[in-house]
Amino acid sequence: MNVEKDFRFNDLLNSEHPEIILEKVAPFTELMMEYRCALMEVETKLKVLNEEFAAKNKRNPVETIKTRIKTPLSITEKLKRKGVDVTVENMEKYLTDIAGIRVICSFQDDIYRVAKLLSKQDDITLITEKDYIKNPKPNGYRSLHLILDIPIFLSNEKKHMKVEVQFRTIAMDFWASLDHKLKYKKNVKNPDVVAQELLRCADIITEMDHRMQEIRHMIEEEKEGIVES
Ligand code: 0O2
Repeated sequence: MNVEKDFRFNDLLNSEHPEIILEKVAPFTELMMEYRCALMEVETKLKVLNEEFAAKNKRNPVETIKTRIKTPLSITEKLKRKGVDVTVENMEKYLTDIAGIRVICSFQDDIYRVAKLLSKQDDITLITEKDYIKNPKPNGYRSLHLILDIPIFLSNEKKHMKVEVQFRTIAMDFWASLDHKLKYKKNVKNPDVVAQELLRCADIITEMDHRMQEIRHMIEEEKEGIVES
């Protein structure tokens, strides 16, 4: 627990007018609630697609789904990087990844299948697609990123929210997790060698993903009657 941060927060609430502070915080907490609702909507849609696919094809294309709301610190830093004021209005206007969902698929072709089925649903609008699988980042990062617009139904309004969906295979996720951890390691002695090694690992992982997919195709050919729609 960060005692200093807690102390400051309590200090504010114990100040003469805590209601003023809470009033200022209210629009932010409300917006975060709305993003959580949007995540629930997208997660449910993915689970429905997974259930149906599993019933028809006897396997799950989606291994895991992870959701997260960007932390206030990360939101603030990103808005500052974009050179705009840190306001609740600008959070909605300039950020598309406050609500994030990571979908870990078994195989690469599952990624494209599930992404297509999700984004073509009639209450969803695909805003942008960044395909870092077909066009990996120079460091070897692979993932399919979609920014979706999805409505949430509140008591008095229907509100459109943006959600970032990242699709990866298990292998791509394994690589990205390690890469993420290493990014926070300070004083790495030979960063160039580490970067080269990571790139090499990314290539090995890609090769492995392709082979695993081929093995699945070989197995499926032998199983008559299991046909993917
Ligand atoms: P976190 O903690 O995951 O939220 P934009 O969002 O479009 O203004 P940006 O940030 O360049 O611009 O978008 P990009 O590169 O399409 O996607 C950013 C997110 O993808 C990152 O979020 C990571 O989750 C992931 N990502 C992108 N590149 C890498 C990479 O090289 N390694 C790893 N491990 N993940 C990557 P955040 O905001 O950085 O963090």
